[in-house]
Amino acid sequence: MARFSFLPTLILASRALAATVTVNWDATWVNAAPDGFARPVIGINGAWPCPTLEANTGDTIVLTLNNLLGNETTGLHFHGIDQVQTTWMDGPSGVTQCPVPPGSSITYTFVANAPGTYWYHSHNMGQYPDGLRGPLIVHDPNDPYAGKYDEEIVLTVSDWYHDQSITLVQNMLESTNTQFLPPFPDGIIVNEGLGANITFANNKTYRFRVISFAAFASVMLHFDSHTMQVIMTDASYVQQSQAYQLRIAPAQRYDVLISGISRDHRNYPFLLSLDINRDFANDPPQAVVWPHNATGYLVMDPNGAFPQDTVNLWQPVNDVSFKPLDGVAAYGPVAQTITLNFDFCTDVNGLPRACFNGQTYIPQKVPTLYSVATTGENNTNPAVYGDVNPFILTTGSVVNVVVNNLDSAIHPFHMHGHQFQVLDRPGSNTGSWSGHNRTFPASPMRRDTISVNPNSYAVLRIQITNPGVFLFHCHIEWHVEMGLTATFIQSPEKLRNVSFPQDHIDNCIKQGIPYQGNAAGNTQNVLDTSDFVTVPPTTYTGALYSAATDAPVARAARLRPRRVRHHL
Ligand SMILES: *[C@@H]1O[C@H](CO)[C@@H](O)[C@H](O)[C@H]1NC(C)=O
Ligand SMILES: *[C@@H]1O[C@H](CO)[C@@H](O)[C@H](O)[C@H]1NC(C)=O
Ligand SMILES: *[C@@H]1O[C@H](CO)[C@@H](O)[C@H](O)[C@H]1NC(C)=O
Ligand SMILES: *[C@@H]1O[C@H](CO)[C@@H](O)[C@H](O)[C@H]1NC(C)=O
Ligand SMILES: *[C@@H]1O[C@H](CO)[C@@H](O)[C@H](O)[C@H]1NC(C)=O
Ligand SMILES: *[C@@H]1O[C@H](CO)[C@@H](O)[C@H](O)[C@H]1NC(C)=O
Ligand SMILES: *[C@@H]1O[C@H](CO)[C@@H](O)[C@H](O)[C@H]1NC(C)=O
Ligand SMILES: [Cu+2]
Repeated sequence: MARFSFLPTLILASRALAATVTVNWDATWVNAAPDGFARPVIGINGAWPCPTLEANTGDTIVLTLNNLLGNETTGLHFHGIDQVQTTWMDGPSGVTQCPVPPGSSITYTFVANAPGTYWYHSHNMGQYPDGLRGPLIVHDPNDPYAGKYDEEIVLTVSDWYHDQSITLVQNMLESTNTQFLPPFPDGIIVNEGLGANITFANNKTYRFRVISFAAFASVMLHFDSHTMQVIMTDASYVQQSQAYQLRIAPAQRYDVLISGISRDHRNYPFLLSLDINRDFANDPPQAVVWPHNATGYLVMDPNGAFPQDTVNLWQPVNDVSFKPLDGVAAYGPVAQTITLNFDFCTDVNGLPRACFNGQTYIPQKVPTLYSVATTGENNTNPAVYGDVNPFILTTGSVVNVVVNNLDSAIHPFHMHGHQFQVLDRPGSNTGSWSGHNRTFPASPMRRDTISVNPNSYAVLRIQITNPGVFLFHCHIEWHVEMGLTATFIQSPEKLRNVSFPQDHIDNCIKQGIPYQGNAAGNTQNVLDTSDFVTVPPTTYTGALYSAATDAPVARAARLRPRRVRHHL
């Protein structure tokens, strides 16, 4: 069933005072058949698709998640929200919190500080492809495009799997998978169903908020006879730019204006096509080599014809060519360049993994943020965090993040806590970044997820103004499970002894997960790395859920029954 969101923008614009948006959600298993095939999915309050979370800029969201799954841990991440001064509300398990065990709850309290189109999803054990995801819309009372559109429509798109994530990941992490292949989806869904019929009037302009919930494939989007006017990339306004076609990578969002054209008596199809090409840029006409299509309609005449969309030109707009609406210049001067060379790799047990600089991400015993808070002066030393690809970023500095994609496929990289500037993202087979700044725009576009072409690179830039632990990872969820993650530890000196909400800590205690000390929970000698996890798990039962019941971890926690300190 299509789910539309029609919002009276005039009413929202007149609301001046920041409000509190309080929701209480139960995560439960429900059965659903979004593409006609019934399977268990994770829903909210007994229903699926999961609800749309809405707020106005400046509102505080207070979201309590009750884990009623019975058999899996869970958690929520708010994709694209910077979590200013609230890094512990970011959500990834093992990073800024312990997973929420069955029968427990967690409350996320954060300010929806910037307007835009976001989404929330589980950031725990590869769980969001099992359905735990939904739109998060932060409306802008000072919308620079106010008056240019009449209604809003949320359009979500995703690849879809008939098997559950745990099974898919188990099958992927086999030594026989020498091609490092991720699981391939069974189909495409739109608004968590098979297509969408959107009532359209030829006098009106609509703001589409397009969100990809995908785990693997990117999506080509084209509207018959209607040009898209892009106004936002992820949650950053851009100068209005025309687009014939968009290529939307997993986790990306585009806000586009579409005006009903002044012809009538027929309905206009739009096509969403899964793209799993290894190299899009070099081969546009064959972009969809293994297509799964979904067709939706702009319905202007319910009794008229419903034709199929035909796309002859596979030429999505280059998002890096957009201009930020606020004209913010490239940050500088650059104090530090972090270079991440990504390639697939094989671990000591011969299992397929993904690596940055030859190192795969290995979850540690203590969530990284809790180590930052409890290792004192030593928290600026990456050695206390273990094999989580830790990088220490200095307060107030400007940092280049260079991703050299040594793989022969395109990958979408996401940074938590930032709308980064994209200084350069050349075409396929350009090689690694040479260090030259020749092509950098004076005012680069910003977003939070960027596709990096095969055998090529991206140069991203951020300012370190928000203390916290923020991940940088490929948003192909299967590659996260292969270890394609780095950990940016920002302003650690400002996080010493910071206190965390008791319900977050209680979730650690319930599972015997240590929440103090270095990566191994050593509070006495934080430079002692002897109990760090240095080998990726050989069996996959769902990330930290298995670690929680692991005897050594439980024993370590019993030896350290103290609670976290509660002064700031
Ligand atoms: C948990 O229960 C659901 C619903 O019965 C099931 O589909 C799912 O596979 C179970 N998860 C695990 C890890 O056993
Ligand atoms: C949209 O409407 C057409 C014509 O009535 C119908 O064939 C199609 O199934 C509808 N699609 C959805 C997703 O409801
Ligand atoms: C378009 O707007 C005009 C003038 O407001 C109105 O008369 C007409 O009915 C509208 N047409 C549609 C399809 O809404
Ligand atoms: C998907 O749509 C494209 C463009 O119209 C077409 O070339 C392709 O054959 C379609 N694929 C399927 C499986 O229908
Ligand atoms: C590129 O810019 C960085 C940061 O401003 C600077 O440190 C570096 O020297 C520049 N490289 C070249 C080759 O100009
Ligand atoms: C942090 O707490 C420890 C132990 O209570 C104390 O020794 C230290 O001075 C505190 N550090 C800061 C920066 O407050
Ligand atoms: C840092 O770790 C070393 C080794 O454990 C220890 O000697 C030192 O006291 C620690 N410093 C602080 C400030 O905790
Ligand atoms: Cu990837």
